[in-house]
Amino acid sequence: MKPASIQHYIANTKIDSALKQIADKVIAKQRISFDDGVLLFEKGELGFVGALANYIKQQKSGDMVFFNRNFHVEPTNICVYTCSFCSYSRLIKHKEEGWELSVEQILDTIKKWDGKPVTEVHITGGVIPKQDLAFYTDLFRKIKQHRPALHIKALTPVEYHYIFKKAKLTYEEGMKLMKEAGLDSMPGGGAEIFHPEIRDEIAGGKCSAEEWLAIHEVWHNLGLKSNATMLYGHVEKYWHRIDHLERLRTLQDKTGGFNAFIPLKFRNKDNQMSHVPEVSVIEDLRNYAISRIYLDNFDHIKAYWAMIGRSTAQLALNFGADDIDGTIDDTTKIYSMAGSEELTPILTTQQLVDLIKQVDLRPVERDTLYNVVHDYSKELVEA
Ligand code: V47
Ligand code: SF4
Repeated sequence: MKPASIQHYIANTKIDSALKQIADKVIAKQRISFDDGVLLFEKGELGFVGALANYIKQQKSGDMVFFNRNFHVEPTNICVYTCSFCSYSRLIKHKEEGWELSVEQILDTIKKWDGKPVTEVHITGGVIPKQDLAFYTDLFRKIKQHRPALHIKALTPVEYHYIFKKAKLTYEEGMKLMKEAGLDSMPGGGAEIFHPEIRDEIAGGKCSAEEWLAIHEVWHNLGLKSNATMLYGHVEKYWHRIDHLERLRTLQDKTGGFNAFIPLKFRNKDNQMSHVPEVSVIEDLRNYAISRIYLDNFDHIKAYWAMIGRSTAQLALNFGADDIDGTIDDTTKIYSMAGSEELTPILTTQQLVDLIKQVDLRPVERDTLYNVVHDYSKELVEA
């Protein structure tokens, strides 16, 4: 929504006076408070929060919608942890139901992409003792030897905290070794909900909020970038979501190291939380919008189509999101196993471009760090 039209919308729509004050702050480019954020979740109707979020999105990235060409590698789905929302992990004692790739097997997967114009490999999965410091530093080095320009976006503080503890390293020592081995950036996973009231219930035993944030801070202080996520729509209350966003906003003020924020909708298939209903698409869109409004210091909000499906992803692009992730391929199982409509999450570049153009926005291929690789707004895509 353009500046003139947002003011027209606010002036001509019947809005609760407290919400109107929040809208005035957004238009005046002032930061909204914790209480404002909770009020938006409690009272903000979809049209209202969407108008504000789209206004901010337009100011930050205009009509551009970013995507990248990437592929996923999941080294294992066996995990020492037992997060109750996870449909994916197989406990070490049920190892026979899982997979565990060697460095050589992962390199074979990477080599399948030789000659193809992918710019990023996204590596994440379960946590097992065998995939330790030596395993990952060896893997990163070998990937870089094979294809130096391929951006390695790998592992989260959940893995790093475990690996460094086992290797008796501080976060600083450990992250420096990862950087030297070839790690380029960190994906946003493992954040779940930071507040211990919820984290202890759904993700007990893995790294705490403070540890998750500390590892990102160390990484940012090395001059490098990462993403952040929030797993929403289960047993948390609205204020837990704002508490989560607040902690991210505070760290971003300090370091500026986050590239993008990615809301992850809780999917309830085949996990210990299958009795918890999934939230509606309206709630998904409100969550995108309010995240966009709250995180004023984040440049990008990603609508992760593999998790929410392509139609909701298209809608999210009008509710604050300006990124739709990547082409991916069927090597990611984490979402189809949890009940995503995208059973085999593959989109060609042409399909991604079409998806964005269908909603009258401008497809722009980026690299992981949001450098523009190609603007597809006019021409047809080459395969
Ligand atoms: O941390 C696991 C989530 C995350 C379920 O940085 C679930 O570019 C919903 O972080 N329902 C991993 N979510 C994925 C992730 C990610 C994805 C795409 C892009 C980027 C990026 C990061 O997936 C986990 C967890 O929060 N998850 N199970 C579930 N049942
Ligand atoms: Fe393990 Fe990650 Fe699943 Fe938790 S969410 S059980 S840490 S794979």
